[in-house]
Amino acid sequence: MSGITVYGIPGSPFLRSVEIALKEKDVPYHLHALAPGEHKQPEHLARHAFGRVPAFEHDGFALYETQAIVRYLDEVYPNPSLTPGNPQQRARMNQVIGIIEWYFFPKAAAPIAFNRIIGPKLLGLPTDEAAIAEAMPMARTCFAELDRLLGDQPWFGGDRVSIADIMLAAQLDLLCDTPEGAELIEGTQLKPWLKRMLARPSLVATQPPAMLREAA
Ligand SMILES: N[C@@H](CCC(=O)N[C@@H](CS)C(=O)NCC(=O)O)C(=O)O
Repeated sequence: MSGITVYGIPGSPFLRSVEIALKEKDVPYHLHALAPGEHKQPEHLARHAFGRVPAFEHDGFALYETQAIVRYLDEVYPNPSLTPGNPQQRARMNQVIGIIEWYFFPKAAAPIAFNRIIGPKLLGLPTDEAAIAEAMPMARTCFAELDRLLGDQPWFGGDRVSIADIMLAAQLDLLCDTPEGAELIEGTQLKPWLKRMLARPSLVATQPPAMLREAA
């Protein structure tokens, strides 16, 4: 065994990003699945001070923050590399990761997917339509900009899948189960790109739980 344990709530796109990276590299790991709410309990707060998922351990080395975990895996298990060797392609990958972390996830994907899928189906909460409406301008900007940055390349970092592709595919797969996500991706280069990503064995092996899929 690799000595790797990943902690997270199945269905979480950030958890899935780490699992996709491990599958791409064919590294075995143990998934310690948490129930919703368990991530705010002292046991998990000791792993992740902010009470989020995923958290990660490798032979006693503890880490959280998805991109830090995936970059670490990419150094420890370099084949196949998930980081472009070319500085401009690497910068593009880093730019997309920044967009996901600063704009796309917190201001667009999270409010829409939470209110359409996670809240009503997993937590029994009512849908906050105002929160979805408020997220839509940012969602539109994100889809337009990510579409522009992908352009006619097969992957965000050029001719090979990179960390940016992995992190965005995990987010978009869930979001595009909502009517808002399905409408926003229509007619963009992101749609065939997501189809290519979803066909990869690493994504087939890490699909969100069926009850979340049925949710939207
Ligand atoms: N910056 C963190 C974000 C992690 C994050 O927000 N995860 C979500 C699930 S996809 C979460 O833990 N949500 C639960 C909560 O906010 O209580 C990372 O990259 O790992």
